[in-house]
Amino acid sequence: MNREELEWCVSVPKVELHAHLNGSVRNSTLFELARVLGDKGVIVFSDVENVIMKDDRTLHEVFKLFDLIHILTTDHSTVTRITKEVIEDFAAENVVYLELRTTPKRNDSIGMSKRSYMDAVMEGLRAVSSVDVDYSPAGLKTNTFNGSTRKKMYVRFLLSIDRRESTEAAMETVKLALEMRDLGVVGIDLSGNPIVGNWSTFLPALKFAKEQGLYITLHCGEVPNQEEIKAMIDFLPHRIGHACCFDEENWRKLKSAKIPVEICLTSNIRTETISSIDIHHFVDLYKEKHPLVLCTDDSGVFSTSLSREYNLASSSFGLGKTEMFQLAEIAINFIFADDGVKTDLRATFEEAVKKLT
Ligand code: 6MZ
Repeated sequence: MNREELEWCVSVPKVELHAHLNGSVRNSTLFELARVLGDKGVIVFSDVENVIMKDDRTLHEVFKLFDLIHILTTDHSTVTRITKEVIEDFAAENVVYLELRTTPKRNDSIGMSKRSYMDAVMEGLRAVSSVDVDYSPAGLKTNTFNGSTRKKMYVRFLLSIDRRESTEAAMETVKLALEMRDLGVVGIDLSGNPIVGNWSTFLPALKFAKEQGLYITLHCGEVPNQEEIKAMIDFLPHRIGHACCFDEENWRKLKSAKIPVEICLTSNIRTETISSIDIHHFVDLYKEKHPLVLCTDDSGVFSTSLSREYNLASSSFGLGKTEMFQLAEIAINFIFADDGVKTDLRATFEEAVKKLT
């Protein structure tokens, strides 16, 4: 990786639309948490260390890793800590608008409800100190201090439904999202192990969410389940993630529906969902000017960053600085926020373009 090119990618303002909170935790934090639980005898530290340090994992192994990460992170104070760190990490590499997604978790044994999990997330957001964060749709709630001249960043939340969940549990998450709209929750994501669960289980909750005006993004086509992919496209979500394993007919449907695609290059390669970067579907979508946005997915788990994803796209597909800058800027069109935010972000990019291209 060319250092100067990577630094340029860092300096470009960027929009991150597909980042899972627990997949974006720093390795150093995971190790620290594992050491504490190791000392308590809850886990064996060296086992955890081996799993975290492993570089290439199949999609199946990734979900085993998430179960482990959740053991390390899921108490209120740790959720608060990782939220703060993850937002600050994105801010540090010039992400100016972040949609962070997470699965609200209930754990009766520690008195955690989906709401209290999300309250812990919100506390982490309010604790961010390296940038001023705007997280309310009305633009009223910020952690801005009077007269601050710090960098500003927009943060919005998507609540994820895990494919292991029941219809009732999915509905609970949607109701929570509605309850938390004033706190920056803008939509719902469907994620989790793609070979688990059925589309029909989540559909009632997703339909309800859509009717209530929440935005919807779906993990779609991480495995070649064409029937499910077709049903998902017919649902007309506002965006989809991945879109790796489409047959020709579904690919045509996706293109004609013009549903924006969240592209996660490193994730797709590391999990072997796509066998090699030069046959990645980014190329086809990009050539056809299909709406797409580069994203990290799980920057911690896949040891990447949004700047690295841009750098990878540039070096793999031969895109120059002007194209890369345009790719970053066009993502504004696909965010789940109002026109005021879009206008403000466009102004930020206009400022930056003079210096960077
Ligand atoms: C599908 C994924 C994922 O929600 O606990 N998740 N779901 N495909 C992927 N591609 C590799 N990466 C992450 O963050 C972790 C959760 O996000 C989903 C999984 O459900 C995982 O447990 P939160 O913050």
